[in-house]
Amino acid sequence: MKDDLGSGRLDITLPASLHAERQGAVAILRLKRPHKRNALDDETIIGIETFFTALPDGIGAVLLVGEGEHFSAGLDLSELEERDIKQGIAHSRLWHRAFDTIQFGKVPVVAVLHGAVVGGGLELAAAAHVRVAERSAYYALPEGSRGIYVGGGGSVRLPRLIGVARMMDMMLTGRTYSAEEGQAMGLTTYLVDSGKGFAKGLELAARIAGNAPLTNFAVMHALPRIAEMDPASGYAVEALMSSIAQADGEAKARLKDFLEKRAPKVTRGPT
Ligand code: 1HE
Repeated sequence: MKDDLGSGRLDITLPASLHAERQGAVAILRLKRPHKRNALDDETIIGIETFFTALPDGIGAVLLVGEGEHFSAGLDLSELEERDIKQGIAHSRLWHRAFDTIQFGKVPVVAVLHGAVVGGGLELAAAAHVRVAERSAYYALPEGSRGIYVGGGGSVRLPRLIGVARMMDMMLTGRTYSAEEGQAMGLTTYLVDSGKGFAKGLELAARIAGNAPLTNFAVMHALPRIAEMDPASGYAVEALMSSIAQADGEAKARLKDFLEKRAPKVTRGPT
């Protein structure tokens, strides 16, 4: 995808707790409630769903960042007091819907993490495809100590990233992991110094936006499903997906570029 879209605001109506802008083919969604440590209230969750559903054509990746000292303090606990069971289920299902528009949406999402990435904030980060963590970032699931349980898809996504046993430990004991520890566990995809997350995230998102759209579709939508299938079904779906991607004009052009020595070679490069 060409980087010819310029920069500026994206024309999507969002609550004051979110801000959207565009840099070339990358849309940037900013959690903008720093006075509440980017705690996620209903309005913000609905805004996240709106943003990812309404992404315009020409956007090839999203960068998700948090304003202030923390990525997100998770669920806005002040909204919890009055909820009965029925409302609680509806609330959790709202989060599921919203975060599904991230994980299984139109384009890959890179999250830039710093400070607290806790509770629902960690569930939000887990829905992204790539996580760039600054050294200040830390991960926790304080639901255990608040007398509640994850409700934003954490039980589904986090065990796939870090394993059931680690998630149990985080919830039962309140254990916190640093950005460095998160790297060994699969939470931190890239570890960077404090203040460097945005630039690294933007660089990665721009690179992702430059991939063939069918490749990004396959990685987002086919790969995680294939990984859940029995191997025989997985091989069959993989064969279909790879043949579809290969047959696309974009793949043919890229392969021709390589064979005619116009495409860059794979280099060791920094990660
Ligand atoms: C909040 C929230 C919140 C801050 N809901 N208002 N999440 C938690 O259990 C984490 C709770 N938050 C904290 O532990 C700390 O706030 C932080 C470590 C994230 C940041 O500490 P700090 O010292 O920078 O800020 P602060 O002074 O604690 O908070 C500033 C303000 O934000 C303060 O409000 P104020 O009106 O007194 O200024 C806080 O009350 C407010 N605030 N976090 C509401 N989470 C789908 S289910 C998901 C379930 C969960 O996510 S449970 C985990 C919830």
